[in-house]
Amino acid sequence: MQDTQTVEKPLTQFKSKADLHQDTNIGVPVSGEWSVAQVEALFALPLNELMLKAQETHKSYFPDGDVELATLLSIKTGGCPEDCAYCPQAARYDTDLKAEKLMGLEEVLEAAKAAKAAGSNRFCMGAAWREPKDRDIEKVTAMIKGVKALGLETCATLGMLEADQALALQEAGLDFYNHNLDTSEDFYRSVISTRGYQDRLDTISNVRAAGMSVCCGGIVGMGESRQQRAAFLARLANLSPYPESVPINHLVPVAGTPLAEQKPLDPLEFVRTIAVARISMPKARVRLSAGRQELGRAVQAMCFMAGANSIFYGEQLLTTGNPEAEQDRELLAELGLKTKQSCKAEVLV
Ligand code: SAM
Ligand code: DTB
Ligand code: SF4
Repeated sequence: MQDTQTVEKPLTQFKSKADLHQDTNIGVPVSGEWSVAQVEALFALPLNELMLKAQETHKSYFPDGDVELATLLSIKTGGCPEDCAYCPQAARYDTDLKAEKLMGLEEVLEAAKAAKAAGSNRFCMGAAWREPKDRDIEKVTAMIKGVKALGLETCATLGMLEADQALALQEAGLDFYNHNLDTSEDFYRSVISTRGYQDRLDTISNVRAAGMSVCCGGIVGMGESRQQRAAFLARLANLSPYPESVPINHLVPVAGTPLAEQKPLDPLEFVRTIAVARISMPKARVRLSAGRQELGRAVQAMCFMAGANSIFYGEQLLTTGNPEAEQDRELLAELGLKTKQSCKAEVLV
C-alpha cells in the first residue's frame, strides 16, 4: 500500500511514465502500453473478479475512498457548428434548445458561489463552441480568476484549443481542461465528422504543454461494441501521462439528435466500463458523468464499488438534467461515502 498525503493544490498527480502502470497478475503492462486485447480481457472477467480487482486498485490508490463533487455550468449554450451525433447543442439538430450568448461574469460567479455553498469541489464552465475565439478567451479568463478567488478548483471545456490559448487559460489559474476523446478512433467516424480524432489529441497535448491537468473521457452507449469500448479506454490509459480526471458519460439520448433512439447500454456493462477505467488508470478520478438520472441508485452504488470517485453535482449538467444535490448527498451518506474536501488533492508519494 502506498502512503498518501493531502496537500494544498498541486493538481498534477503524475510525474513520470514509470508512474503510470501497476503490476497485477492479469497481463496488465508493468510499463509501456495497454493493448486493446488486454483491456478486453479485463472486460471479460467474471463480474466478481473484475469488481474485486477494481476495488483493490481503488483502495490502494485512494485509501480515503472519498468522492469528488464537480458542478457544471453552461456559460455559452447551443448554436454549435459541430455535428456530434449525441449533442443537443449542435445547431444542425432540431432539439428545442434555445441558443444563448456567452454569460456575463457576475452570473457565472453567482452560480459558482452557489456551487461552493452546496459543497462542490470544482466548478466546470462549458461552452458550445468548436473552438474559442481570442476575444472569448479574454472573457473566460476573467471568469476563471473570479471562480478561483472563491476557493474552487476550476475547469473549462470550450472546444479545441491552440497552444497560446491553453497558456492564457493556465495563466489565469485554470486547473483542469476538459476535452474528451469520446470513443474509440474507429467508432468516432460514425459519431462526428466535423473534427477529427487527431484534432482532439492535439488539443489535449496543448493543454498538457501549458501545464494544466487533463480531464478527458467519453461516452458509452452510443452503439459501440465492447471491443470499441475497450479500444477507447486503452487509448485514454495510453495517453502519457493518462488524464487526472476521466469522465465516463452514459449517453443521454436527446430528441432531435441522430442518437435519440439509441437503445440504452446494459447497466452491468456500464459498471464494467467503470471498473476497467479504474484498473487501467489507477490514479485518476473516474467520474460518473452524464446519464446518472437514468442509472438509478443500485447501479450507481455498483459504480462506486467499481471505483468511481467523482460525480457531477447539481441538478443540471450543461443542458440536461442531473440528480438533485440533496438526493446525491443522501445517496452518498447512505453508502457511507465521504466527499472530498474542497481545494485539496491527493498526491501519491
Ligand atoms: N463543445 C465542447 C466540446 O465538445 O469539447 C465542450 C462541451 S461538450 C458538450 C462536452 C462533452 O459532453 C462531450 O465531449 C460529450 O462527451 C459530452 N456530451 C454531450 N452531449 C452528451 C449526451 N447527450 N450524453 C452524454 N454525454 C454528452
Ligand atoms: C463531460 O465529459 N461531461 C460533461 C462535461 N464533460 C462537460 C457534459 C455532459 C453533457 C451532457 C449533455 C448536456 O447536459 O447537454
Ligand atoms: Fe458542439 Fe461540443 Fe456539442 Fe460537439 S459536443 S456539438 S463540439 S457543444
